[in-house]
Amino acid sequence: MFQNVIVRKPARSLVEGITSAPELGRPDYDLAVKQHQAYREALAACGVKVRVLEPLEAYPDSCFVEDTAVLTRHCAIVSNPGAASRNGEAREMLPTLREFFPPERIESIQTPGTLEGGDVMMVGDHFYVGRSARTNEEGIRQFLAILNRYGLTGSEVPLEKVLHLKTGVNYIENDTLLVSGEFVDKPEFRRFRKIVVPPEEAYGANCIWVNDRVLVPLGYPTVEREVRKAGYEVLLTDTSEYRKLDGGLSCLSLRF
Ligand code: CIR
Repeated sequence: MFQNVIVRKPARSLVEGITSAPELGRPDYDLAVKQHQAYREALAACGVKVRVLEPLEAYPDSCFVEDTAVLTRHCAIVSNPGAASRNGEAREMLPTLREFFPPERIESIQTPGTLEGGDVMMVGDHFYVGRSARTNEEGIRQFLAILNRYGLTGSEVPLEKVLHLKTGVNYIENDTLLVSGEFVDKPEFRRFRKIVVPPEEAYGANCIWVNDRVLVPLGYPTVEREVRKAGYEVLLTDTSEYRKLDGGLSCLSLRF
């Protein structure tokens, strides 16, 4: 169960955020603000305390707080984002992490290692970490060493196409994964019950489990139906403006 989530309101500079899909257009800031508000309400409805941070104009992508840290039952691991324009976001998260974790339980990934939280998927006490354009071999080496010191384990998953690991695979507890594209057949995930997301709904693979409810992005009917069929209560959340920057439901919060 999660007790807390951390989110950061979108900055006006959001419209300058990194995107691999400029053809979708720039996000509408006012709509993004409304969607963020609704996202926070959906989280609160799942019984977690929502810590809301103020926007950081210097960092257009800073509402995607998931990338700044990995929060485990035993420690916080501050990331070292591989995207140059986002690197300083990890440092900005530190004062907030100190509210929740004692100093000796706050670890960090050091240069030349890079790691973004979107590449880390927690399955109980095991953490899958994607090797991507943002998370490198040295970052993964440091990350796994930190986990092991706390009695946790991790393993690397090579990515071929997607931005982050959780762009294409997400764990919704009860041995169940949502998988799309390159993750449908990966041997690493053989043991799981899988909900296969069709290519035209690939963005919808990024759902989040929060205390037995699952937040599903609005507009992905197959995903919504299959998650309901798997026995979950679904909360639909519109993330259209964040999608324009490759951001999904998981990217917008740290859950712990
Ligand atoms: C970026 O490219 O870094 C942002 N525009 C999107 C980050 C998405 N975060 C995530 O998947 N955890």
